[in-house]
Amino acid sequence: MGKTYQRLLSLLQDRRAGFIFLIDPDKTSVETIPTTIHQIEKGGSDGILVGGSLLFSNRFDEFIRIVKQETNLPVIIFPGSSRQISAEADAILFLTFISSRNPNFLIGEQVLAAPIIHSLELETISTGYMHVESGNTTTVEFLSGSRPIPRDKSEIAVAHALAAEYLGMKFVYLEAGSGAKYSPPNDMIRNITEHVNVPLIVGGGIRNPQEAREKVEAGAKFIVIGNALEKDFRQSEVQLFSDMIHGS
Ligand code: 1GP
Repeated sequence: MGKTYQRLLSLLQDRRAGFIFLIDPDKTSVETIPTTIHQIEKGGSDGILVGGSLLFSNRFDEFIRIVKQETNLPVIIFPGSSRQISAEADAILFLTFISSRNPNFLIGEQVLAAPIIHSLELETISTGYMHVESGNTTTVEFLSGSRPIPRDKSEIAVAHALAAEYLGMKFVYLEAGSGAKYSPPNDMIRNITEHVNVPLIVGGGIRNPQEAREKVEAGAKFIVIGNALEKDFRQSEVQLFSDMIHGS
């Protein structure tokens, strides 16, 4: 079992859920990484995801190296494509876009990425990624040409999550998309976690600590926060998210 995967699972032994911060290389300058990362770590985050559906930055490797220099938290790539790979990270979420029907995101990008990951000896964490309708067209929806799961069709989400589990994936990621108008519905999270044993990661459009807590109470095991903290970067705010997610 991979070291980073093991570390993520062991987090769940002493808290009800993990709090993951998503840092987007296009929205954070290399110069501000140290301050951002220190506040995130002091505020109680459990890990850092790096990546984005669309990346303008050509300093991905350097960006991750600097993030790693500043923290002992696990730094994990959340790739938008096979071009987002770096040996500097602790691991990469090896995503399959299970709710898409676009073969490029179901197997094409993975085949392009696999030999590079192999040569870098980067840890992979197999993750079934599914996208729920969120009130606006998100970047991931537009770029992948994938129809999101309707918000009132929990059973469709459950069927996808079960398929991910039976395919042997280690996590399921229920995504509304970065900056989504509405975060993934609580009843959908509840329905998935009642049927599926693999830990559920939930992210996209979660705007405040109370909303994060509701996702955890519905059964989410990891909460991903990006935009909400990028816009309001006080350590006290990070701490509030942390308290609500961890359950203190
Ligand atoms: C996006 O789930 C993440 O892939 C986080 O979304 O930036 O809206 O918090 P936000």
